[in-house]
Amino acid sequence: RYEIFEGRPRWKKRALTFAFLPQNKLPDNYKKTIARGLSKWQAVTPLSFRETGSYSKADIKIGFYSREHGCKHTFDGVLRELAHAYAPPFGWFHFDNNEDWVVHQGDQPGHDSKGPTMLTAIDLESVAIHEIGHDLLGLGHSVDRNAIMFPTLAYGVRKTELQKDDVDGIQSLY
Ligand code: TQI
Ligand code: ZN
Repeated sequence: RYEIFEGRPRWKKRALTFAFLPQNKLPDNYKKTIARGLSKWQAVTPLSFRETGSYSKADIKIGFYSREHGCKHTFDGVLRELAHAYAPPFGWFHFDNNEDWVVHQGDQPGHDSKGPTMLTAIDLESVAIHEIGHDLLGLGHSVDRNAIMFPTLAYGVRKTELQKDDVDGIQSLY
């Protein structure tokens, strides 16, 4: 069963924009993977997400950072903290630059320099979808093992389809 946060923080408008931190110079497949995560939530809510070229004006600001980066939460190198985000109206969406992010393109395994058995490999799309569900949209953790919002993800595993529990949760908010 899903949870929502106290005070029900959520977006009051439906058409949201997102942008990637220009200094990161992220490869296209990273951007596409994160955008695909947003579109999975868009498919089941009245919300829409559109990329904008103006980073400063975007509702959702996506960046990769290492260690201390001016946030309340610090990144800690490989594993543990992978990503975090801040509720509306902030919309900061940060990934830990020190993870071995695995990026898939379509159903094809994409960049994975250290091979699939690497125990620190973390699937970017799975983490993006989970984290968007949290602070960016307003869902807490779910006790439903299959849910995207269940609080564990096995290393190297992909979990990229919203489950009924996730959809029920987000539809109770939007
Ligand atoms: N980040 C934790 C998490 O997402 C911490 C967190 C952020 C959190 N917002 C929250 C916890 C709101 C409770 C409520 O759970 S993490 C996973 C996991 C993380 C963890 O970096 O540890 C995923 C990020 F555990 F599910 F695998 C993504 Cl998928
Ligand atoms: Zn979580």
